Amino acid sequence: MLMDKDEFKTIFVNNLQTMFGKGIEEASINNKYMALSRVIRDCISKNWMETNKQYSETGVKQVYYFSMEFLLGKALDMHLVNGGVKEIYREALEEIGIDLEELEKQESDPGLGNGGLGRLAACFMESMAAVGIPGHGCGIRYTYGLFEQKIVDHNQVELPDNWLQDGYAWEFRKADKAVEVKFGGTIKSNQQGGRWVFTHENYEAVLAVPYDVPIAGYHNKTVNTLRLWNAESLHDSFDFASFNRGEYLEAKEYRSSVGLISKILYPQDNFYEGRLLRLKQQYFFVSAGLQSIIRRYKKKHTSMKQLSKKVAVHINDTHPAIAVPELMRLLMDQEGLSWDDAWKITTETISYTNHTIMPEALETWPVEMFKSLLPRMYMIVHEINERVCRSFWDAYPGDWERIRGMAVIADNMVHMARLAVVGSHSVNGVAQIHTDILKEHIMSSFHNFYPKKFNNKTNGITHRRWLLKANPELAAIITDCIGANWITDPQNLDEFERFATDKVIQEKVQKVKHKNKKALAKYIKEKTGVTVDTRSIFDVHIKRIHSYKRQILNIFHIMDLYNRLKENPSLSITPRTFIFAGKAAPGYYIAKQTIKLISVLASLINKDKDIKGKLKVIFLENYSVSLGELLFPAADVSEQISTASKEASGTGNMKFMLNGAVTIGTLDGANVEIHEAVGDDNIFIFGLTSQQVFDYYIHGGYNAWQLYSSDIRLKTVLEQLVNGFLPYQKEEFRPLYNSLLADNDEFFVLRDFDAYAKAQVELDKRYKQKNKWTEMSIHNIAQAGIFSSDRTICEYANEIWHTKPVVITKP
Ligand code: CGF
Repeated sequence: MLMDKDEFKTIFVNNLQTMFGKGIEEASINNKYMALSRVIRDCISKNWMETNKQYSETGVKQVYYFSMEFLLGKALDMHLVNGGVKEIYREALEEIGIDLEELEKQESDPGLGNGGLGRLAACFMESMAAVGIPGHGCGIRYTYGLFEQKIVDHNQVELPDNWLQDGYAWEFRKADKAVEVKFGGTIKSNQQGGRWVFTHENYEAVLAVPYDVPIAGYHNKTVNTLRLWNAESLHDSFDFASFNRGEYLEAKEYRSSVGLISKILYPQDNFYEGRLLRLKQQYFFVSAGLQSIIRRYKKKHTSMKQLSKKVAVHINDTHPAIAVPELMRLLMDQEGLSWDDAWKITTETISYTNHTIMPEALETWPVEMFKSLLPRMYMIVHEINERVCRSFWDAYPGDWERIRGMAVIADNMVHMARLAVVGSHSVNGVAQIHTDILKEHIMSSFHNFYPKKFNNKTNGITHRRWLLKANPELAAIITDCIGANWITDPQNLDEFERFATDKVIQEKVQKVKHKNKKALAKYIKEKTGVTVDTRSIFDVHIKRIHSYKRQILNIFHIMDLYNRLKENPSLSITPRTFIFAGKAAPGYYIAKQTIKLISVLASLINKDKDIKGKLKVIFLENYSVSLGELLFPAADVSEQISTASKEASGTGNMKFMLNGAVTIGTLDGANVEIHEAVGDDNIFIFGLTSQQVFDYYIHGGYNAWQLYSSDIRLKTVLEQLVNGFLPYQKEEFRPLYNSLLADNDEFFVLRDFDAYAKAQVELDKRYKQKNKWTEMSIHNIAQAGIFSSDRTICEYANEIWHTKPVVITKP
């Protein structure tokens, strides 16, 4: 990065002239943002070229992280922080009358992901570059990211997220590196010189064009690559031949169907919808990615047999599981390897992460659909299935039921998770409890057959984005106390523990929290018109809206508090601001109802003078990475209240603790490890354990009606959903009511209500002791180091990918 202020100014002004033909006075804010991005891009580019050169010269093993989602967040500020130039550039810009923050607002937030899974991929990219692991991403350059959420008349409305509208400053189109991906058609096979040759005929070809995004490390020279593939027509932009033949309309149709592949991100999280276009997207980016990896590998190597020594391909959930047959195809059909050699290389190269046990998220494709879209893939999957079933049979002779539950093709469906397990050398869960559930329940047969494949890699988050960048003043306090080592070695954060009872530091931490709360309160006022009390507890529940995440449990507690305050306005509670944000999948009715309920409730409570401002409820629209950067630093309480066993890990829980919020949560996902890290005194744990949940599911015995009849608080709030208490149509929330009573409350909201309410009372009591609370808060910050994605990524590198960090030296 340029460290000299004057040099920076000269280049910046020069960029304005060469890019837009304008001087500072005439240039728009967006022009200035683009010119600043160009300064940074140019600096990064030098290191980027050097990184690639050194990777190639040293022949170090490369990791490719395949993911359908990369939820990146804004890049400009992160580059300034990572490059250590933020203050210099801020001052330099100020001297020429430009406000850096205004420029930062120009950047759009690329929403190329739904939630945890996509954000995890982005954190991993950042950590790999920071730690120096030669790791690259491979995904899709969606024209439209996750929809923009608006709340209109209490309803979620989805608007297209046209994030590329003004161009994306950080991408580099590499047209010369495009590859072809083939769909449909037929496969002809014939024997040539003693081996089978497969030819693909009458297929539809699509051009996959990569757009590379540089991912720079922190204070180092590593710049890795995130390669996002764009689908384009193979035809010229205007096909004269077809125009002359009168077929131009057809060609136009072809182009639009091709364009569709990378047009939209499917807006579902933890839910699978078997759409043909989705399968097309999966094969499109996987085939393109693998082709480009092999092309690069072949520049340096003549034999494919060393592939797994030089390349690791990681698949983020089952979405890229088609990598297994596609790598087999490339190795056999293109490189001429035998089945056995290709299988050995494929399984040694590929590793897989499972992110959920929710049955509705498990991908399976109807055989007919799979076969007609991807005929060669089907042939290979069929053969894989035959072979693995034979080995299962040898291990479990006669146990048809078990083998049916492990077969890659069963009941006329292709099972992608099973394909991923058999075709990889490592299968990991994302938190200890999740991995245990995989091993003991969901994938127990596979675990029994391949015990060594299964391992745990607890998720992590990048503390540089979520603390250093999002909460710079807290970061500065920490650095003053323990030095700056924690930025590169996050485990060192535990040295901050010593300051937990230090009154001076406590006061500083409190001041920063209050300042962050004020900033959030200002945003809330601007967006919703509601004034919130910054001395109240900021209780924050932000994540996708999903029944298993139990926003409803939180809402019932709020309704009960409200009822009690109405009965007794002088009830002694610490004023609370309940803040929600999150998107519901457009077709997920109950989730959309949940948003509506929060919004309706907010309008009722926020204007009720009787309760003397003791409660406020806020729903913030359009939750995104950027909004998260405002919310996490301002939170006092982190709501992590999913039904135990359902949340594989969660990563928001880690962002909250890193910013000093205290968790109220169930023993689910990574909450279990957070609890272990901070100890009983610094977290509020309540509710059923995952074992108890499993027991209910297996042995029955849960009766929601009984709880409804025996707990007056529950009876009241449930009736309030349907008796006209809420200022909306009486029947509006009937489906929600029915899901909890008629359908016997699948996620045990009523069962956990009492325990949750008690934990909230305890929390309220503790918050009243200001210094005690801050002490808890500091414990949380100090123990957050193990939840850094630097730790996670090093575990992947050592135990799965078998690759090492590389120090990129000066050119
Ligand atoms: O992956 C999730 C998230 N919803 O994206 N799952 N998927 N699929 C899990 O539900 C989270 O618990 C997990 O933290 C995240 C990343 O592993």
